[in-house]
Amino acid sequence: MIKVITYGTFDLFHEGHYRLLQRAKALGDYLIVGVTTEAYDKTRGKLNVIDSLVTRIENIKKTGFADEIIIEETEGQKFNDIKRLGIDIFTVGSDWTGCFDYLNDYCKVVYLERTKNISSTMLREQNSHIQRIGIIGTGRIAGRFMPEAKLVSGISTQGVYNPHWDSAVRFADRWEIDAYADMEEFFAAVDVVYIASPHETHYGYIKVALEHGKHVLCEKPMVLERAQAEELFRCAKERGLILFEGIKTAYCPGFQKLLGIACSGSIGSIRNVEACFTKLEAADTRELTDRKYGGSFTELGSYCMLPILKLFGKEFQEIRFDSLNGENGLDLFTKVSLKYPNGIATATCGLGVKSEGRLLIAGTKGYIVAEAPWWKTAYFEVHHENPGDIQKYSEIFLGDGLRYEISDFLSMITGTEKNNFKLTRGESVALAGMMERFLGQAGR
Ligand code: C2G
Repeated sequence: MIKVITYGTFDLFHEGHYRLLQRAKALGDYLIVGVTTEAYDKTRGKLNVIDSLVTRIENIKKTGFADEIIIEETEGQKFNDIKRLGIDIFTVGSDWTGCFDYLNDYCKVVYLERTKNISSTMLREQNSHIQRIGIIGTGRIAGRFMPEAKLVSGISTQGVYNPHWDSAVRFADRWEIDAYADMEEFFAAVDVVYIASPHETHYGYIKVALEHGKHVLCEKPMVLERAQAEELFRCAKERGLILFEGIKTAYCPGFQKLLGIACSGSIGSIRNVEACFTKLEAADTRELTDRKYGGSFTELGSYCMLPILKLFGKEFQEIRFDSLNGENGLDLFTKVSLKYPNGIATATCGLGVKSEGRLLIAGTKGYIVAEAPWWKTAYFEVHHENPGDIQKYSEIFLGDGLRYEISDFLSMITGTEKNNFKLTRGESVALAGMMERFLGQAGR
């Protein structure tokens, strides 16, 4: 008798799950399905699981493919199960290709092709909450988005659009999704859109996506003009759609904790915020060659301005940009100085100058310091006058951290959670205004 095992969360049970179980069963005579517990999903960083363990087990039972169901509770359990249960074949979807090769020493490992398309008919019939997401753009950030999206339940990566067909196909093949060069076909196949194309194309893509009735998650900087941000938010509101700017720091749990402590009074009244993010880039990258929209402020300014806007607000009295430019006129290093009625702030960004990346928040009773990479906030300290009086805080930050914004975006669509306080529309508009001012002053 050939014994097969597979594992999964099987949340919001869909045809991808059904087809996986069907083919897993066909690999042998006896199929064991391991279903993850909420606690295990939490430790492995899977977010937004909706169905209870009982519901998920019931859904698997209903397929009739499972001969036995077990619970997956811990990291490392797969190896023990394989030994204990005398398993011949371990199988899982091809979205995990390579991840379980280490089990080859104990049984055969088979990656079954992931189901690319979750059909809209099936979703309608089941009244399902699964959002089929389409990606616009195929650059580095889009590649980082894919593994993160896999760890957010309730979203299915469906397709990618790029007017350059070769790039679309390459990306689609790598991530086992569909490629589109025709925008109408693309919008017809997806429910929501993630925009990860070059900055200056965001406005046009957001507009057309909203016009097609799609919710939009757009990479930072969302747009580069204040009026554009206002227009797009208005358009989204009129259509009852969510428009969401993806500055990952804003949604990560550690940054939320840091803001909470900064505003709790433990460092008194906040008087100074200094945020610095530098990242050396090769001279031939888009960031340092795109003469109109490249440079350090458009690339990194959203991160550095975020804590300043959060702690001091949008109404500054003075703003000043000082930049050091490279030969092609793009800023290699930019320092923004802001004056508020009761505080001062600086945001420092660099692509061609390296500095100490740090977030420092100074108050009348003490200060908070988060070292680089503070934009992926996992650790920070609270200091007071007595140098020995230090409180240390750590918080989970998993993977590339995009899963937190994806999860919040989904929650806003389904209306189960109101997360818009994490980055408000007004703050996104203010950020677009900063980009506009900076580009205007730089004569671009
Ligand atoms: N799957 C698929 N096609 C999809 C979606 C999922 O073939 N469109 C497969 C996955 O590859 C997995 C199974 O369905 O084999 C269950 O998927 P999930 O519920 O998302 O669980 P997952 O996080 O993949 O669990 O220990 C847990 C396992 O390692 C994987």
